[in-house]
Amino acid sequence: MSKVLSARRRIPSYNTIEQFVETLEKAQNVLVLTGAGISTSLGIPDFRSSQGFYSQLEHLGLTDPQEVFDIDFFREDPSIFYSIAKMILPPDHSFTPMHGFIKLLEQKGKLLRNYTQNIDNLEANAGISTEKVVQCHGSFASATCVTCGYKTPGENLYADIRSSRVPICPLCSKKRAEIMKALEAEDGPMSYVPYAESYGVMKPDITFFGEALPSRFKNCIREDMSKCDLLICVGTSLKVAPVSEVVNLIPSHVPQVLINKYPVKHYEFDVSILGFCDPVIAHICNKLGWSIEHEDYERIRNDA
Ligand code: CNA
Repeated sequence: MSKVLSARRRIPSYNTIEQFVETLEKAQNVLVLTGAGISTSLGIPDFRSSQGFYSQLEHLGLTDPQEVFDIDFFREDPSIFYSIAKMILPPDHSFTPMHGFIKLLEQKGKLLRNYTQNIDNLEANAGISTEKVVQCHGSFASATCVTCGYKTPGENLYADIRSSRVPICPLCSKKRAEIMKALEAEDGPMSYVPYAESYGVMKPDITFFGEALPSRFKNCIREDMSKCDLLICVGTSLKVAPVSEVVNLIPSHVPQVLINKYPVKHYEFDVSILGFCDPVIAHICNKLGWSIEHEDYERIRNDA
């Protein structure tokens, strides 16, 4: 993934919430593109808001907070990532009303796919079927050793992550200890091992800047772009490519709707509904006479 941006100018085909509601009622292949904003109501910070993850990283003294998720930085010093990774560790069983809405679309046979940039795996907690979800940037659900490729379920790393410790691969730990010893003593050939600091380190299977996206992203979008009859982007600043490119890949006649706290000015949406996504989606569901299965839904719906 990369920080490249591009935009396409298109002529919006409509511009009211009522028209969006009407389209949603008729749509059969809704593509929902989600970002960190759909999980913030659970206390998981997004990246770029004023209370977001990047604003909390000033103490690390990085030139750019995105370096925490840069694969070269990780290789040089994985302890930086592991000093803050607990901030984005997914909660156990919860999901938000917005995730519940995506599940509802699936139950109504309207969900073509949910492309999520999130790594928190909350789509699974909401019960959205695996084949309906593309985890564009991977997730914490599994982890891999950067040296030998040993794989393990992500939760095996959680104790280390919660304690800000760097998790080490069981198959590489002996050799790593030797390398670390040689590094400390600054003698012998072992002290010249490239990326010695990350030798035998386990990394959650999330996509860092500089890494390729899981192949499922390319395979699915190729198939989905011509089927999609409504695009809904929610809780994303659309600043990370190639996922941001999805907006450009969908044929320009297909209605495109944004639900976000702030406008996304570098893309042209038919409707931008600005606000917190949970009450916004409750408002939309009220208009449709739909109901989301979620413990907070009645409260949110009454406030919407
Ligand atoms: P971002 O750039 O931080 O943008 C999030 C957007 O959501 C911003 O425009 C916010 O204004 C908006 N927002 C925040 N809260 C709400 C809300 N309640 N309702 C509506 N809008 C809201 O994050 P993106 O997802 O666009 O960037 C992609 C990155 C973020 C991916 O690589 C992710 O892996 C990464 N990320 C994921 C998580 C997670 O998995 N929960 C958390 C933090 C970052």
